[in-house]
Amino acid sequence: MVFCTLAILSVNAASVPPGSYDEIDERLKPFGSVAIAVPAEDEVGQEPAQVAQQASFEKVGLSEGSEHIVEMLNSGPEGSMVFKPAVLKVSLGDTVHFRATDLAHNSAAIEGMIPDGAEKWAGLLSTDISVTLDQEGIYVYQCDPHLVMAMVGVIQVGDAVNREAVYASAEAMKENFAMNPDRLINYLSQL
Ligand SMILES: [Cu+2]
Repeated sequence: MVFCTLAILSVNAASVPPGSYDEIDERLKPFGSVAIAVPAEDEVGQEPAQVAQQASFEKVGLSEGSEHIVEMLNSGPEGSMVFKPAVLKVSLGDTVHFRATDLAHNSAAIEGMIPDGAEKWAGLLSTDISVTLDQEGIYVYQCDPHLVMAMVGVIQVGDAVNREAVYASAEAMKENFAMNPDRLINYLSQL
C-alpha cells in the first residue's frame, strides 16, 4: 500500500515544475507522512484548469463601416453550428444583417444579456433579419434550435457598459450547453 502511493508520487514528480521537487522530497522523507503527501497530487491536478481559466484570447478590432454581416452556418472555424463572425465590435447606431446562409438557424437576443433599454430581436428560422443597435453595451444572441450546442454570438456596441452582468449570466448559461461549454466565455474574452 505504501509502496503503491510512493510510486504514483514519483511519476507525478516528473511532470511538476522544478520548484515543487523540494516539497515532494520533504514529504517523502519520513515514512509515516505518506498520507500527508497525497493532497499534493490534487494540487498538481488543479494546475491545468487554473491555467485554462486565465487563457487570454486575441481581441477583435472595431469593424469598419456602419453595416455588418453575420452568417448563420452549419460549420465554421470554431466548430459546428456557428455564427460568423461570432464576435463583432461595432459603433453605436450600426446595423447587423444576420444571413440565413445555411438553413434551420435563427438569431434571437437573449433576455438579460443585452444593454438596458435595448430592443430584443427574435428572427425566424432560415430567415434573414437586420438589427439596428442603438444602445451601448454587449449583446449576446443565440440560435434557438442549437443553443444546446452553444450556437451563440456576441456584439459589442461602443463601451461594454453591461460587462459584469453579461459575464455573470454567461457563467450561469454554461448549464444550457451540452457541447462547447466554454464557447461563450471564449467569445466574450475576445471583446
Ligand atoms: Cu442554429
